[in-house]
Amino acid sequence: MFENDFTIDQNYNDYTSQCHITWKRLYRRQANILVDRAAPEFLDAMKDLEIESEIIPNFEKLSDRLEKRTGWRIVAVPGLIPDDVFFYHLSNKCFPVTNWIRSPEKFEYIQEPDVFHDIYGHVPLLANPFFSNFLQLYGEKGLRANGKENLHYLARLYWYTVEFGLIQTSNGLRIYGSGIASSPGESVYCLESSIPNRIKFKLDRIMQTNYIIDTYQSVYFVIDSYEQLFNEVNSKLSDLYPVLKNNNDYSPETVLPTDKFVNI
Ligand code: HBI
Ligand code: FE
Repeated sequence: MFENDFTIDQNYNDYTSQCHITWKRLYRRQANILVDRAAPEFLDAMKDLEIESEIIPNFEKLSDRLEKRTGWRIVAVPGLIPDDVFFYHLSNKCFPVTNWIRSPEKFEYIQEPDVFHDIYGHVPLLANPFFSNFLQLYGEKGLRANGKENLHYLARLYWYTVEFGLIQTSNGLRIYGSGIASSPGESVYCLESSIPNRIKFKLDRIMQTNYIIDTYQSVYFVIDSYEQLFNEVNSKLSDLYPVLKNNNDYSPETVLPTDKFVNI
């Protein structure tokens, strides 16, 4: 299907002790913050998959543990890869993970995902059957998105769920989005700040709402379950493209009379 699927070797032996120290510092800081903030499935999987806290995980060994649970594996890539290749890997239950880690100078923020964002943020929920089935379906839908104009709708769906999604639990709102789960500041802000809107998940609403990168979100969308993600995308996504094309986009700050707000 692709002459180049952008996968590379992890080159584990190229990591310096500084790389592993950066991993350990990032892991420890985030693990403390996510107690009572991350979704239970996220925290359980962090333990269940035995994701190392002191050193950067070995992708092959972690994949062997992950594969036993949901059939997913992780593949090393050099960074962001083209959309169609990304969708292709997801449709094959392979999650592309960047193999480099941020430098100590960039400890606080990086523009592109590094191995900490991808492993710590994304891998735990790949062990959840419902979420990982949604992600595989997302990849399949992406491959069939026929044409560039639909890709930005899919990018918004990915952004407001996989990267910045919240889930309602019996103990209150919890984080499942990787962009939040790998960010110390946004992990607190998304659940406690009075600034952002928190709106119940609605597929067409999300696909019509654009987003701004490298700032905290002005809006978070809240699901009731991971099954909801799969069912909504499976039953509604394809029919929405022609409808959305005729509507103009919402900004992240937009509030609609049809929005169902979620209180913190
Ligand atoms: N590539 N490695 C990598 N990781 C991503 O999260 C990623 C990507 N390419 C495209 C992409 N994400 C987004 O455009 C998704 O919305 C498809
Ligand atoms: Fe990500």
